[in-house]
Amino acid sequence: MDYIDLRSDTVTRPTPEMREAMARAEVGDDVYLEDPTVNRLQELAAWMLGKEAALFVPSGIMGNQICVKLHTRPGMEVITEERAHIFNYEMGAMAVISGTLARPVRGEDGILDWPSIEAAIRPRSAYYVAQTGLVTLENSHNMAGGACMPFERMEDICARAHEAGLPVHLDGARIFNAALALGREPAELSRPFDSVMFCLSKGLSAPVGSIIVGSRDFIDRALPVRRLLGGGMRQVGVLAAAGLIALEKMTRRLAEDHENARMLARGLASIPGVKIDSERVQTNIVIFDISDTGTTTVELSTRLKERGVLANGINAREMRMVTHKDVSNRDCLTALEIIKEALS
Ligand code: TLP
Repeated sequence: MDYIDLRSDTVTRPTPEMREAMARAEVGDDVYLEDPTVNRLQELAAWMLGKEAALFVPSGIMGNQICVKLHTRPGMEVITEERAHIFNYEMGAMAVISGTLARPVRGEDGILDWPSIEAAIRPRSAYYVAQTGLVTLENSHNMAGGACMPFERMEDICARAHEAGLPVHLDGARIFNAALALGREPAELSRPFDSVMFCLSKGLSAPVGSIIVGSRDFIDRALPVRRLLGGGMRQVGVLAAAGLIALEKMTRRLAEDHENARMLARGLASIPGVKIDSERVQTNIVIFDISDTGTTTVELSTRLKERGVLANGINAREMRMVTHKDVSNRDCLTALEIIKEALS
C-alpha cells in the first residue's frame, strides 16, 4: 500500500537531483578534513547561519550532544524546556555523554521566558549545589506543535544568560521552518546563540545529516568530540552532496508544508471531539487532542494505518502529524477524510 506518511518530516526521501549529485560527488577522507564536498557544505552552512564555522554530523542528536559536552562539565545542570527534544528524546544522552543533569522548565506553549529560566539557575554562591552550565532552547519547538519562539524573546534570553555567564545552545533542527514562519533570516535567528544545531534530513529532505555552527574555536573543539562519539566519517561527500542541494534548493518550498499543516489543522478542528487551535499552527507540525472522541491514540493510529495513513500519538491523548515534501495538498485532504471516518 502507498501510505500517506504524516509520522514525521524525517521520512522525506532524497530528490532525484540529490541522488544525481550524490553519484557525482567529489570525495576525500573527511577525518583528514580532505573531503571537498563536505568542506563546501560546511562553508555554505556557516555562511547561511551567520557563524564562523560549521561541522557536518550524522544526526541531530549527535549535533546537540556535542554542543552540550563542549559547553558543560560533569555534574552541571542544563536548563531545557520541559518538552524539549534534547531532554525527552535523546536517550538521556546529556547524562550518559556529558555527566550533566537536565533542569526542565515549563514554557507557555513550549516558549520559555527569562524569568522562568532565571528562577531555575542555581546560585553561584552556593558551592554545595550543582551549578548551571548551559541554557538550551528549541525553535521551532517540536512537541509544542511546531511553535516558534519570537526572535526578540530569544535575543532577550541569550543576552541575559550571557550576562549571567551562561552559554546558550539552540536546537534548531527545524530552524528553516522557524525562519520562514517568523519572517527572519536563519542567520538572524542564530546570531545570539553560542551554538546552533540544525537538520538537513527533516523538511529539507536530505537522506542523512545535521550541522552544528559556532565560532571557529568552538568547531575546532567539536571535531575531536565528534570523533569520540564515532561520528568521524570518511568519503562522506556522497551525503554532503545531498546536503548542499537541501540548503540551496529545499528551504523555499517549506512554505507549502506550512500551508498544508494549517489546512490539516483547520479540517481537524471541525471534527467533533478533536481539540486543536488551528490558529496556533505556525509551521509543519500539527498536534491535536482526541481524548473527547473516546478513542486512544494507539487505536486511532491502527485505524488510520488500515486505511492508508501513518501518524503516531505522542501520548494517550495527543496525535502528531507532520507535513513535508512527500505529502501533497491532495494527500492532506484525503488524510482528513480518512481521519473523520476513523473517528466516526
Ligand atoms: N525528531 C524526531 C523524533 O526524534 C521525535 C521527529 O520525528 O520529529 N531536535 C529536534 C527538535 C528533533 O525534532 C529531532 C528529531 C532531533 C533533534 C534529532 O534529530 P535526529 O533524528 O537526526 O537525531
